[in-house]
Amino acid sequence: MKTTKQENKASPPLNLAASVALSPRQVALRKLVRFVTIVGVIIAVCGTAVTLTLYGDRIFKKSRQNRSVFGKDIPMREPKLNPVDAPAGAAPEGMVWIRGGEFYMGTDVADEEDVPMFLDATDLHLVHVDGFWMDKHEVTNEQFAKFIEETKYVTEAEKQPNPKDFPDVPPDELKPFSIVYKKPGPGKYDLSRHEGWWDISYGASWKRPNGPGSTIKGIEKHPVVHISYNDAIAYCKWAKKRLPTEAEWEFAGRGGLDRKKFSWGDEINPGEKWMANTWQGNFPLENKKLDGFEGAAPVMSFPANDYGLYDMAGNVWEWCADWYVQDYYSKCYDKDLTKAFRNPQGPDAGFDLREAQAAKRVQRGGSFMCSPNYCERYYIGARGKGEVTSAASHTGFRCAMNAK
Ligand SMILES: [Ca+2]
Ligand SMILES: [Ca+2]
Repeated sequence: MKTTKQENKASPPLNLAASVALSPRQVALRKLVRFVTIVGVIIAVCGTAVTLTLYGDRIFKKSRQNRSVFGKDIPMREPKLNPVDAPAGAAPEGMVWIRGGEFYMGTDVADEEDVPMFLDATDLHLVHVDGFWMDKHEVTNEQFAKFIEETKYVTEAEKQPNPKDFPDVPPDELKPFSIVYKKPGPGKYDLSRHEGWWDISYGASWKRPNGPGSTIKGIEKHPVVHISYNDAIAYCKWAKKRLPTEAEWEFAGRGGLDRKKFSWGDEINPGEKWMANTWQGNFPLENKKLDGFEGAAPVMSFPANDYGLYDMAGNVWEWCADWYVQDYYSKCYDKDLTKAFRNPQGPDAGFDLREAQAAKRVQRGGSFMCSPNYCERYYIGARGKGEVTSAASHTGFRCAMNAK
């Protein structure tokens, strides 16, 4: 037995032998390594959980079929388009039949920081519009000249300004004017203040688009500009047409594409082809003219969308019938979010938080002055606005018409 005990002492279990073999310093080091490992695992697990909670949507990209609409996470369904068939009879000259149907209106496109680019155009919401006729291109100088010739209408840019609208200007200094882009000097502008690149041009109007001395001769096929909302309404009445509602305009502009960034898809210039007349370069200092045009282009210079409509993005801004209210999209819909809102007509009055004194109507599509570093409202879901009597060298319109 004694021998056995000695043998047992001489042959201890391996792990015990290892333990016995370690010095106190080595044991302490092993414990430290084990502690650090356990703490590291706990931190990694907790960190992953927190990261997924906070940024899961960005990491895995939220499903297009399940979006937040007015704070509710609801399933999105495929929009339903009306039959393509146009009403019987010949199409009105220069117009195309827009089939109508359901579509997701607005845009929730976000920047690199995941901040919505166009707050007044969020959230996406389901809208239905009935079929209607739409001008295939913006109203041109040639078309507007015919209206003026027949009606002798005087546009607002050609009228003496109302002193009530300009209380700070001496009445004898008030003269007809419009505003024209003028390149500012470096450092002479602030992107948050548009006065920096607009010049008050006395005498600028639809027939003198760049101010005194300019003419529409030779640019008859360019879109007419310096058009106020009231001017556009006057033309529409003469032409027995009307302005499109904002919903009609966006439905037409999307050309049947569902939830795309642009009227042609999701790429700004697919295959390096420019699809709209916008501004390339550092606005407002440098216009690289990569799309071939510095200012407005002749209508139909760029490809039509799938509904056969030209320049829905860019070239000139286009007036819509609706009053502008920044948060209209979040207030105008039935609480049953599975139903499409039918033929929205806009709010009852305009209100812009930034200029509470100015009643504004909606404009859409952006213009040749929209660039990636400023504006970007050539995105098909983006919105613009303008005071109803104001005009500028980048603002025009096109008309719509009901089915007869
Ligand atoms: Ca351009
Ligand atoms: Ca346009």
